[in-house]
Amino acid sequence: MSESPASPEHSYQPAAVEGAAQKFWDDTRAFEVTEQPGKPKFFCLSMLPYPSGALHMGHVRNYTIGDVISRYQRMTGKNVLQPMGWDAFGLPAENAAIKNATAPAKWTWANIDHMRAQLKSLGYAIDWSREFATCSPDYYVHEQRMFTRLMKKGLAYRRNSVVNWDPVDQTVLANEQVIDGRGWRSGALVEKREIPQWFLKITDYAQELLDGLDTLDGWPDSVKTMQRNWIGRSEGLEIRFRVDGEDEPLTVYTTRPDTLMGVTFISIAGEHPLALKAAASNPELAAFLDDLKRGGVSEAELEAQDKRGMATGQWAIHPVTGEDVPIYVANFVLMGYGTGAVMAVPAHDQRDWEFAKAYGLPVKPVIVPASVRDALAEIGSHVAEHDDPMAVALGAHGPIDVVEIDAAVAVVRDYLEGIEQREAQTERGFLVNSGDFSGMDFDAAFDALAARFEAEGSGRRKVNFRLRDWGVSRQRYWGCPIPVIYCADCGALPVPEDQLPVLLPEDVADAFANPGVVHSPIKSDPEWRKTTCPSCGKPAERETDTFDTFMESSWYYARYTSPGAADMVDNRAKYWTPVDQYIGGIEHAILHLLYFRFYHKLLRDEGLVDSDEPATRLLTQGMVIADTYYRENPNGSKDWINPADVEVARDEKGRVTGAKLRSDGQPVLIGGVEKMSKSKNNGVDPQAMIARYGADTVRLFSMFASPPELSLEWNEAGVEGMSRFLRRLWTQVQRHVEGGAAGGFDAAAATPAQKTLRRQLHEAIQKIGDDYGRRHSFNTAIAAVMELLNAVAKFDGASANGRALRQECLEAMVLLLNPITPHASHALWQALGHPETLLEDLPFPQADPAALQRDAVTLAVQVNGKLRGTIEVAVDASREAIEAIALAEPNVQAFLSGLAVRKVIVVPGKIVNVVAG
Ligand code: ANZ
Ligand code: ZN
Repeated sequence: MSESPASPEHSYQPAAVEGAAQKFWDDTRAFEVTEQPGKPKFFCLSMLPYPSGALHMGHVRNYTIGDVISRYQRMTGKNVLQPMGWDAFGLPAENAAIKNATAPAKWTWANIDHMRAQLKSLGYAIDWSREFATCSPDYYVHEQRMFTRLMKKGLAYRRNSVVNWDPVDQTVLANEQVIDGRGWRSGALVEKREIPQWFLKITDYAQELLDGLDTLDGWPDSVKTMQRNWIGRSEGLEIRFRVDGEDEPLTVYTTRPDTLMGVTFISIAGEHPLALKAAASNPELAAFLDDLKRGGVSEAELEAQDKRGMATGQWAIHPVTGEDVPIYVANFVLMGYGTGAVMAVPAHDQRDWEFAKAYGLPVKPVIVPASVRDALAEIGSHVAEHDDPMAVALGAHGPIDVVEIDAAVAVVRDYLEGIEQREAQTERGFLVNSGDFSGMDFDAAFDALAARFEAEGSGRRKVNFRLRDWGVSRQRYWGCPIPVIYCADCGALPVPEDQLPVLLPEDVADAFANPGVVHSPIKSDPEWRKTTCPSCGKPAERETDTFDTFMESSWYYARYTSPGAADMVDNRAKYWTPVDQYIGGIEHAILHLLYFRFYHKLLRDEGLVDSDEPATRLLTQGMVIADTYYRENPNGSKDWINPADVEVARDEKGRVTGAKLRSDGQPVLIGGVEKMSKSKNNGVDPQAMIARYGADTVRLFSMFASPPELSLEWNEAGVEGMSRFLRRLWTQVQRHVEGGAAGGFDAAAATPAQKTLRRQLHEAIQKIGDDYGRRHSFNTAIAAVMELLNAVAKFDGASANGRALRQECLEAMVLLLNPITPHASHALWQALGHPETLLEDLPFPQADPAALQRDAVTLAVQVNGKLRGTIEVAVDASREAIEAIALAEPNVQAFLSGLAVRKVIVVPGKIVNVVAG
């Protein structure tokens, strides 16, 4: 017999089996695809990895899910594209360069080589001919060209914007480099600085990005909700307030014009022109504005700040009452939102409330909920007899039928005291104490005020979005150079297309060799910057900022469709897009997935693709988690120990009873189960797992341990279980083929046991197809194959027809498992007597309707509503026959003894109900 590793007489040898299958796929270029008009296509995309150095289990999970879906879809006859690439620019390469005195490019390419080999060892059905790294000029040249086109369209523009500035390192810091308000390297207090930066006008697409969410039925609701909140559409009014002694009015944006009569002050941003003007003659205010510039610029940091402010000394005039209200600078008002000025209503806005309490400003309630309104009306109608001034003060309206006047007073008093003492009341309700507007609800007040201000020319309706334009400038080296030239005479100009790409120099190890280096090598190299103005030909300078790396990951999917295209993409993109299934981490729910959707619309508007959305289905996989182990140092700090170095003791029920370090045999402490991370040292190395168990077992465990959206807890006992299952399948096939060739199954001659097994097989086929294709429920698919394997192991297949049926079962199992364990399936298929072939080109098993037919059905029998037994009856049994069998069932008989049967109700296929008394 042959010595092939696929031969069943050998025990299962994953390394040999996997090597052979991978070689076959490589040699036959099995997963390289081209457009095939007329054949349904399926573009299966997993988020591309950052080449950090080594694959982690999160990658393995992500890419295995994608691979299972890809292989399954191909087995259903689709033309499947599954590509892979590298998100290769970014800060970690610079940090590694500083640490190791190498060039970021060199470090990145070495990582890519290593990780590519790791991915290949997992046997993914990837079209590797389309691979690219986003740091290669062949890729980023298109991004640069697109940017210059967007500049010409006005969709890319430059303006000043605030960054984190490290005054010691003299450099801009990314948000994640600011730790507790200090620079990560220098420890210096970070300052805010305004510098010119480039932006993409994503806000032009805000409404479309919002509306498009309604068309994304295949996306998780949680992601759509997060995107909706991020886009943050709000409808409000812009209202102009005159300012004492100023010609220019002060415009505020409010979504709650109904609270207008509760305004007791105005707050403006520190960068607001009015604040700057006031500070010019007020040194104390100037110092305060200076102080506001300290601290990071991230939103989380702004949210966490105490409410702080200072009076400007200016007064605004209330547009309805004509009263003077003071104008304050407040640290929580953002210059970049609305108009940078807010009409403050402390009774109904929590931030204003806290501010008013801190600075002794009045709180004036003007909105009440329905219950309070009703109580007020009651008080109003009894005001003469009760003489409670509150009702008059609140301007209560109209009598209604409420009886308890004292209770009504209590309701109103509680409400007002709550606002005065505890917090703002932010819910919508009815206006009180608001002159002509009292009694109106939110909508009526909104419309009335909008109409009034529009008529007066002192305000208008305004839709605002929380979404800001996308700042794409980064002051880092390792990124795509922004293709702009600055000329003293002509200004900022796009680099002409025939001068692209603007290459990023890669030979920069020397610049990173100096341990003090913090500057970008292209910023510190005056030569690189020198160029000539494309318009007037005079000496000019290049932009030295680079793009945010989200730029590269926004359009990579499209480039996969068109390798080698002269432009960003060519017509092939129209064949392959949109992506049919996108898979990645939930941490990308907002930024990446929003930029990705935005960029698709930019491509569409350039005529490069013809759909509105880039991906029709999205799967966000859960985290991979694992046990943590540690020892405590005398000073209370913890040394985290990798699970691979720990031996866990368990009781007979599998519960953990203790753990010790393998190397010294001494106990270690058990921490909780946490996300695999460097900080807790609980990462399990995929490479080690593949070496020990084989890629198929790793893939199988990743898919079996939990549904894709939930957390997956890595535990080696579970991995071992998967390995045993594969070996059992292997052995079953081996035993079966030792018996010689099998013929075709003759259904007409089937015994009851054979019929039952065959029905079980075809029920499993039906369920598993649905699990893979529609439900993405891979764990239940695996469980169904496991059950089937148990049934086959118990089945007595000695007869010719029995052998034929077992052959059918084993072949089906090999194909059913193929998306998950493609290497083992590849070998077992040959062992079952077939020539070596690509299993993905075989049709996925289809359930045979005849096999699904049951001869008998099981019915429950109830006596007076209580379950008393079950019966087996022929599917075509008559009512009378069923009745008779039910009444003859021994347990049913026992419960009927001494009773008269009054009625028997037969619900076909389900239940028999006996009424007796
Ligand atoms: C008066 C008011 C009363 C408000 C009230 C709220 C509640 P969204 O929904 O996010 O659009 N606001 C306006 N511009 C701001 C800025 N630049 N910085 C900080 N806050 C600003 O929120 C709109 C509301 O946020 C506006 O409505 C304004 O406060 C505040 F009971 O006006 B409101
Ligand atoms: Zn010029």
